[in-house]
Amino acid sequence: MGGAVRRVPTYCPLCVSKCGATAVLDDGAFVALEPDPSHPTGQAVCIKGKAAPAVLNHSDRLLYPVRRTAPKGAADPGWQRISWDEALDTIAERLTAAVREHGPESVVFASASPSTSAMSDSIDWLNRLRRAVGSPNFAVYMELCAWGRMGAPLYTFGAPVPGSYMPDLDNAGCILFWGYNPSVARLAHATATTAAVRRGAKLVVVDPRRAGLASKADHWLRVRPGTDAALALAMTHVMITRGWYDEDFVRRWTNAPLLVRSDTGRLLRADEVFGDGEPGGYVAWDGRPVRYDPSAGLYDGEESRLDLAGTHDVPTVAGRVVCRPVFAVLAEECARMSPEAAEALTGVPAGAIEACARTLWESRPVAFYTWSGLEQHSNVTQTVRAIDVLYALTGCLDAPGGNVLFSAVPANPVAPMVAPGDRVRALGFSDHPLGPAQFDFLTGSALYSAALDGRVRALLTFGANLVMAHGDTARGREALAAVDFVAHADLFLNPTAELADIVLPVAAAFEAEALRIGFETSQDAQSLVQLRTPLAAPRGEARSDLQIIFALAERLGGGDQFFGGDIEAAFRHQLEPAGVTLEQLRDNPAGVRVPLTTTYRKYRDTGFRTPTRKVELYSETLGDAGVPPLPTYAEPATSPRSRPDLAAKFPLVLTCAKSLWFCESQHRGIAALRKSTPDPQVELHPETAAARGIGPGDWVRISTPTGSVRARAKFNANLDPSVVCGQHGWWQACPELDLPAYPIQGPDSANLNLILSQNPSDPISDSSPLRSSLCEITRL
Ligand SMILES: Nc1nc2c(c(=O)[nH]1)N[C@H]1C(S)=C(S)[C@@H](COP(=O)(O)OP(=O)(O)OC[C@H]3O[C@@H](n4cnc5c(=O)[nH]c(N)nc54)[C@H](O)[C@@H]3O)O[C@H]1N2
Ligand SMILES: Nc1nc2c(c(=O)[nH]1)N[C@H]1C(S)=C(S)[C@@H](COP(=O)(O)OP(=O)(O)OC[C@H]3O[C@@H](n4cnc5c(=O)[nH]c(N)nc54)[C@H](O)[C@@H]3O)O[C@H]1N2
Ligand code: SF4
Ligand SMILES: [Mo]
Repeated sequence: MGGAVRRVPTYCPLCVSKCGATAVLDDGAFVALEPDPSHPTGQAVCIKGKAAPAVLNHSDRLLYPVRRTAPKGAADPGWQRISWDEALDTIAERLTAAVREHGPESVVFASASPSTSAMSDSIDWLNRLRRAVGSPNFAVYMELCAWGRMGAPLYTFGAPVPGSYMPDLDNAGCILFWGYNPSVARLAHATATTAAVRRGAKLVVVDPRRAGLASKADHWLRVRPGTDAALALAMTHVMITRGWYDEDFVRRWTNAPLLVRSDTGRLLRADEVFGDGEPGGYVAWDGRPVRYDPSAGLYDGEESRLDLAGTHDVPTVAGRVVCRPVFAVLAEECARMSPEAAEALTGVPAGAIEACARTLWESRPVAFYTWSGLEQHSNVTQTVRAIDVLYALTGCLDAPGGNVLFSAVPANPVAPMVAPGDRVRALGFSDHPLGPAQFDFLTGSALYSAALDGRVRALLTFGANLVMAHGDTARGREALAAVDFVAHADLFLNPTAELADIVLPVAAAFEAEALRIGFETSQDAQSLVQLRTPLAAPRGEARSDLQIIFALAERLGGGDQFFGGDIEAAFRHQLEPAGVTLEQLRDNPAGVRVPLTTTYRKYRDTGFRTPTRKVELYSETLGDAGVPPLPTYAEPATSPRSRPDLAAKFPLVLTCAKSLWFCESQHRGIAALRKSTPDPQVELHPETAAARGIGPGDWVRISTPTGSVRARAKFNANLDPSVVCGQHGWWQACPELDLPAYPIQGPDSANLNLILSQNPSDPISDSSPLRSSLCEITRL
């Protein structure tokens, strides 16, 4: 450093953590990012955040809009530089033509995940643009990254728990991380958890690997990948039989007392019993049938006396019907999964299951988070249901130290949620009507199918590396090549951009201004509003995602919803209800706090947004769709137990995890990051390696029934010897370190998703089974 050093308060948007930070500028040049402990998410910044200046300055950055001149499939696309006007006009014309000629459902919008890129700055505006165009298709990895946190919990809680109801780590007595490793994935959660453990909170981690905080945990449950539901059901069984559940909450706030008909498996309806033609009510039991009116959330009797057990011969207008309360049916279902039965399936000792259930009960309040370890499985919806029911029994939802919907700074929404209603539905909706498609989210598998049969005519992607992020890479490339027109906006020419007709250069995060209202992880964090100042001019002709989105909106006739292209006016509109002005934010780059108070147990006023207005231990919605209404264990579709035929040749269970050094398929070109992990890795147990003549660091081949890729062996003695863990996202070269690129297909490929499949997927959400498949590892 030579010149004048300036420090600018900011935050890092490169991943979900949004770490509060201080940028260091030397003679005007952005050179470093440091933690800002005064910021609610600023206890630490990770190595990727520290490398942010290197991302900005990388020699492979895209600098100009380009268009393809050679046909798709040609070895060289023949990129030709074009002007922004030509690029934007062409995109607008092609999207408009696709809508006109093939309907709005032929147009797909896609985005890099806001958890792994600065698309978090602009994704809501992209979504608004999608809706202005009328497209029902937003491909943003809902089924791989968010269904378990956001979508599946709707069937239990009617709300995204833990996606929006965040763990109140500052006040938790016990923290449960299930398939989630915040030490890698969300630093702000990791530092808050370490502080909680220091003050005495218990920690439970369920993970096949002893990664991150698992080494500090009171219980680390080494589950076989994809068998998590068995573990949750067994814990629930222990809690019910020991009486370790919040009986008052269960009786008043879940649908535990409602009677289930033994003949049809449906909930008994009030008009079936009382014959008074009043539709919509349910029935509980207190020595006699008691009416429950969900619209008022009220029982026609004393709630505290409602039966949770027993079998009742209920008089109905059509004769007597044998019924049991939901809770009794749940207890019976869970009793089929004793800790011993779960041990045989999951590999977790029965004693550890019992001990863990005791900790959850005795160390309440419990706060939990689940993530990728659960998302990418053929049984994610049932697994999440099982964990949500377990969590409901603790009674900690929206209680201090539990999972709390923290108050948010009032703001005008950018892209309000649309009611399902009568409108064009996302592609794939008819196959998975209860999955992401009902909310306009397009799954990868539905995208590929529709593209291959000519139903997708135009695709606009902001940063998503679709062909590497989804399983079945080969099918993905064919699918994208079959789309008439693809435009891609990115910082780098990733393998998905290579299939585009037009590629737009995007400004890096720290080259663009962005508004953030709330930092999610605590009430304090939620109260902070911050405007991120640009620290450098965009390279070349790069423009920010927001500029591109607003410019396209003008051309697509949606300009009035985009403030005539004026981004500042849009920010002002968002901020209006907050009582914070842009000027205040510009004067205070560290952000402005809006005082907020947390209200707990809001369900006492509103009930839950489910058909019964209660937490649905029993989901008739799922039952009516032909899936079990109670959480049920389903063996992963491709496992040693479900496919012994394949297991003979592919005896190892293959899962995967994120890397500390890279975000998804990014950052392999950054020397400061690549030097820590120069090559793709696969973790395996030393005995597993020894049996195959593999030494640490040896190049190996990972083979699945679909194909094989390369990686280096990394020993991990904490793994079950039958489980191995790979990494996805390897394609980019690092010339500075003389480290190679990897082709995304072919014998030299290291692309894990080339050999992982999108199917068989979860029947509700269409989530791909990327975290439980079968493989063999051999020395190269
Ligand atoms: N450094 C870094 N941070 C990131 C990202 C990144 O790529 N790099 N990506 C961002 C994104 S998009 C996301 S979605 C989040 C994800 O954040 P996480 O969900 O925490 O990410 P992972 O490390 O992939 O998965 C968490 C854990 O699940 C375990 N696991 C694997 N299979 C199973 C299983 O069957 N059951 C259970 N219980 N656990 C299993 C893995 O061993 C791993 O330790 O991170 C975000 N942050
Ligand atoms: N096997 C396996 N597959 C997985 C996963 C896994 O754990 N295992 N994880 C899944 C998950 S959880 C997710 S979220 C997806 C992630 O998939 P993606 O969200 O597609 O993430 P990346 O693969 O990192 O690609 C992101 C692209 O966006 C670009 N980019 C970065 N920042 C910006 C920006 O601010 N604006 C624009 N326009 N572009 C930007 C990057 O240069 C890069 O090309 O992958 C999924 N695939
Ligand atoms: S964890 Fe790292 S990449 Fe993610 S926001 Fe924090 S500093 Fe940035
Ligand atoms: Mo993700």
